[in-house]
Amino acid sequence: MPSNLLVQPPADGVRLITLHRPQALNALSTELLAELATELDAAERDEHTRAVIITGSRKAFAAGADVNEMAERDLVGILNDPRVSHWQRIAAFSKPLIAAVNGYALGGGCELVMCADIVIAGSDARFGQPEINLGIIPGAGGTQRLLRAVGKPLAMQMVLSGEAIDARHALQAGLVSEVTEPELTVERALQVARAIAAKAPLAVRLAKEALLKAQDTDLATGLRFERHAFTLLAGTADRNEGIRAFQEKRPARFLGQ
Ligand code: DAK
Repeated sequence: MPSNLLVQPPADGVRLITLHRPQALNALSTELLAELATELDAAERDEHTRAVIITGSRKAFAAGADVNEMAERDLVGILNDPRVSHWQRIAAFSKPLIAAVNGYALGGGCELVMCADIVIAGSDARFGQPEINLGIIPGAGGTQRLLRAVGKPLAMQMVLSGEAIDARHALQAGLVSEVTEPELTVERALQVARAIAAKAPLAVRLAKEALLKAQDTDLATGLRFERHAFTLLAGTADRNEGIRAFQEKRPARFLGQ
């Protein structure tokens, strides 16, 4: 049983994971990251899980890496840092991942948000990369993913000054997909997740992969991937079901085949 997470069993295809280290504003200790990576691995294997939501508390999604733990690591410890592989496993999750964010999403917390595919933010959310205040730089994608998400000037401002931005600014900059009232953040994420969970799983998976290609490759490679994925889906039973359901004016029943 994880001790830093609350995990709800999948309902309607959606698994809800709540970061739960209230005494440290959900700071991402090595143990918490290991538990999160393990939960996502389990969700990856579970055919009943079609989408995952990660959330935190009203005060903090996550206030970054655990600074006290960082204080204990020397150079050798950093070179052999187990957190690197935890982060890689989290970032490699292939099913839809939604972050429902209230309060602080700082440092590793903001980087965790950027590992998600969809970000629903409460209007009280704050996003920042304050590592520079500690004499370091982001270590889990905060320079690379942030620049791709919000562009160079704002990424530079956030990473070099350590200043956080609010939810409205994050929405305008493209860091989040939607802003809600803080008390509705998880509910809205659940709505979106359930909608995704009801779609054809193979199409959802390939859609995610194709969209990520747009970030990671040149246009020609991305278009080639899209064409191949599109063709592949033409051979699925779910495509036939989707089209038949449309013609018969009834909801589709997708089986992931
Ligand atoms: N680590 C440990 N404890 C933390 C924490 C953190 N990041 N953030 C907050 N806490 C603890 C506080 O120490 C305090 O504990 P007590 O004193 O009550 O025992 C408790 O949570 C409540 O926090 P505050 O009293 O500070 O609450 P406030 O409302 O006054 O302030 C705050 C909230 C979020 C503005 C403030 O707590 C704060 O500035 N927190 C630290 C933010 C920060 O610097 N985060 C770390 C950035 S560095 C890597 C990958 C990623 C990373 C590193 C390596 N690899 C793959 C190798 C990431 C690095 C980072 O994230």
